[in-house]
Amino acid sequence: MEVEPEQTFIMIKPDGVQRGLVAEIIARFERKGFTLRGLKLQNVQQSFAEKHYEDLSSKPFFRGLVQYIVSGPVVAMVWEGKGVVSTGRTIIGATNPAQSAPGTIRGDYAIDIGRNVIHGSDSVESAKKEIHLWFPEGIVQWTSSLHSWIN
Ligand code: FUP
Repeated sequence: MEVEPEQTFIMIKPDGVQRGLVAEIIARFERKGFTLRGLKLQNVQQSFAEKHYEDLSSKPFFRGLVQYIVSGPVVAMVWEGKGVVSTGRTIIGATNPAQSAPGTIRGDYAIDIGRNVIHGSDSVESAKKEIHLWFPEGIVQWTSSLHSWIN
C-alpha cells in the first residue's frame, strides 16, 4: 500500500518577508531534505487571517495577531517529507522567541512573540486543513528524478 507523503503548511509572516529572510528560511527546509510543493507571495484579507487563526479567536492577542498577518505580504508554502510537520516545528523553534533555541529560525531571527517570523502547522491534521485553506487550487504535482535516495 502506498503511503501518502507527509506535508506541512509553512508561512513566512510579514516581518520575515520585509526583513529579507525568505531565502534563508527556504534554504533551511531545502538543506534538511524536504521538498517544496507549493509557494506563493500574497496579501492576506482580514477575514482570511481570522479563518486561519480561528482556533485562537478567544485569545486576548487575537486582534493584534490578525492585524500583524494582514500588515504586508506573506509567503505561503507547502513542504513535504518524512516527519515534516514535527521536524518543521523543530526547525522553526518555540512560539516565544525568548524560549526558542539558537539554531532555530525563531531562535536566530526573532525576539518578540508577536513578531515571530514564521508559522508552521502543529499536526498532520491541521496541516491538511491549512493546505486546503491556503492552496484551494491544489499544488503542482512532480516527481524528482534526482533525489530518490532521500526518501
Ligand atoms: P505556533 O503554533 O508556534 O505559531 O503558536 P500558537 O498557535 O500558539 O500561536 C499562534 C501565534 O499567536 C504565534 F505565532 C504568535 C501569536 N501569539 C501571541 O502573539 N501571543 C501569545 O501569547 C501566544 C501566541
